[in-house]
Amino acid sequence: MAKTNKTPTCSVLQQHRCKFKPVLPEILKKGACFVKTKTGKATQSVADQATVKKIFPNTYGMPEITFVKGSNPAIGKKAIKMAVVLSGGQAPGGHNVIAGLLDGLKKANAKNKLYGFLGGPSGILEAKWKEITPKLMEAYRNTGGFDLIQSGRTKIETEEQLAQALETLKKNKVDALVIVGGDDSNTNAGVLAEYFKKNGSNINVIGVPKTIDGDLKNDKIETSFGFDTATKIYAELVGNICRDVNSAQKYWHFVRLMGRSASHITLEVAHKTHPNITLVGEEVLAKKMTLKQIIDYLADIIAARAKNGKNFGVVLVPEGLIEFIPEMKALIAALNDLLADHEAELSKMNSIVEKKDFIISKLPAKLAALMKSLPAGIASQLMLDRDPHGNVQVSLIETEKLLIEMLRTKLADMKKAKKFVGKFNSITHFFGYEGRCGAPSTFDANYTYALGYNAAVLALNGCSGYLSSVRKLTRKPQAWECGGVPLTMMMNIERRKGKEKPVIRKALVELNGEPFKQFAKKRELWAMSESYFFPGPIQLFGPAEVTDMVTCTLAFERGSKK
Ligand code: FBP
Repeated sequence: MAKTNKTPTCSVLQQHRCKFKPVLPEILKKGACFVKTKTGKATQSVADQATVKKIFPNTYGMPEITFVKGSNPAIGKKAIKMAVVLSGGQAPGGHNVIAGLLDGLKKANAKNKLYGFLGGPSGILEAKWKEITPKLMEAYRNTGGFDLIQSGRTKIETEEQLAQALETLKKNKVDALVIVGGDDSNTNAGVLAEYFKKNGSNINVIGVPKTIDGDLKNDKIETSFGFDTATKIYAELVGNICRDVNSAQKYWHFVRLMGRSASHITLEVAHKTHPNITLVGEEVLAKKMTLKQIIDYLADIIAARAKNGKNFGVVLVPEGLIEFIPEMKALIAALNDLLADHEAELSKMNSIVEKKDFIISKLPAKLAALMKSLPAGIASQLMLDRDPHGNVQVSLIETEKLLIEMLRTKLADMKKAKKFVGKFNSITHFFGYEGRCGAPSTFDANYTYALGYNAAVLALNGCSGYLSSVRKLTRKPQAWECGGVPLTMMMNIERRKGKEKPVIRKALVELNGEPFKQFAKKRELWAMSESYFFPGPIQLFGPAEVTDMVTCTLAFERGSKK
């Protein structure tokens, strides 16, 4: 190897990956000056139409937008100032969204400028930002992470915060704001778009669908970015565990996988690796399963494998499982309301035991009994602070440990009754943060760049209150279709922090959808055999069959996989 005195500033892989040029959809290639907007029919929210319309009088019912070829020279005549903010959890490809925005803006007019608010939405309130110049962008192209401008979970919600946001943007002569986030952050984008219009401002707000959880999707948004890369990373790790399990043949590995609410990540990883048991939260809810029934289901498979001399296996547990178990869901909903209603009293209490006793005293008898029956650690974890959007921080609840603790008791009872003949040695894992900042797969690198570029074109066309939409994703990127979907179209009313709020509806795993149906066909075989698949690491170089592979979820949903 040739010697050099220069200290490299990044890894060799990064140096090569920086040179990767994302493939743009054909329609965007020549830039915004060669794109025309085609508007569809007026839209409706997915539910609660009258209420959503009342809350969003200025942005409700806007048409869908599709980009078609055409000449639009006016776009290049006026120089604009755009700002971008990354909101919520990290997802691979965030930097390429920014690169797409920057390139889309500069292609239309070299004088257009892009600024990044620092640390998430709080950066808007505190007016903390930096200019994203082409030079600064270079080192971040095709990299994972959000470190160029960081992220945060602050919600811009109160009248004062909304006014503050508008003031910051006006004062700094910002023409358009792009919010890169999940369902909650994009709901916030919709709220800002409405507020700006209501107050006579022309600042356009565009959202970009981000979340590794894969639950911000619908007919027009085929997937959120980051899901592809994160599930590939988790699948590599789970595949490695499957191989270890089959080599050592002495442990049951319980792997909890991120995905705050929906079980898409777990289901996708199951398709990629074929573990022995996969719990799907949405099925648990549909079957109204109790915690006890889940334990019985797991114990039966463990005992059946033990009968065949197999005291080992792999179990996938979705992070959000706990909220799908009806009795736990009821408990969490009651806790959410009580924690919000008694915030002031609770803040004066010092110990978690004191807080727990206080809350238990306020719960209805059945839920109080359930709370008391839970292992102390889990009960305390359920009481942790909610995030600014009112969500339980499920990534901090060790559901896999709860299952193992209950299984030990169950299997000991079965042993006494001679219904379990084996051993049960378990190991736990939680894979979440490991996947959120990985180098984006080729799919995510292309998709995020296109989403960013497309968002710039939407804003340059004066659209506001839209989510950047790039679709037909199982085709080659050149053939992807581009446009915008009104944010209000995806909303319904849900209970948050004890109040009814308009929010973008989360896409949960559909039990009559192809990804679940295909899994259900195979799970019995996977339970009793060692049909493990080993997907290996993400390939950034090599045959297109491996580098450009889309998720099984997307392929099943969009019909390119049987
Ligand atoms: P987003 O919905 O903001 O994309 O975040 C998703 C997620 O990664 C969840 O899977 C996880 O439960 C949560 O973030 C963890 O949040 P935090 O980063 O605040 O610990």
